[in-house]
Amino acid sequence: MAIPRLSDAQRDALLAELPAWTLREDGRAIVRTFRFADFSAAWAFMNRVALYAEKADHHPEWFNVYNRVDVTLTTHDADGLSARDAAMARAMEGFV
Ligand code: HBI
Repeated sequence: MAIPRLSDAQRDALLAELPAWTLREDGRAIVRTFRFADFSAAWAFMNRVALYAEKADHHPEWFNVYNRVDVTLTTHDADGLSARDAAMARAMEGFV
């Protein structure tokens, strides 16, 4: 499915809106590390994100160890960043 990529201006505006997120070196993804009180809190966050992901049909790449969740957002169907990544990053900010 062809999903439009964000323009450079849209990408820059997103990064300005979400200062905790950074652009991956290749410019095709945004990344953020979340830290929680313990594993249980990290898992609760991941559960909320998982429910969102299924509804949105858009899924994060992530790595969890104990209280840390490293997240990468990119849209495989766009081969880069799309509005779906922006929406998911905003949703994640609402889950912390
Ligand atoms: N998640 N991050 C991400 N990127 C996608 O392109 C994507 C997805 N979840 C489901 C999905 N695409 C579906 O549209 C199918 O392509 C599997």
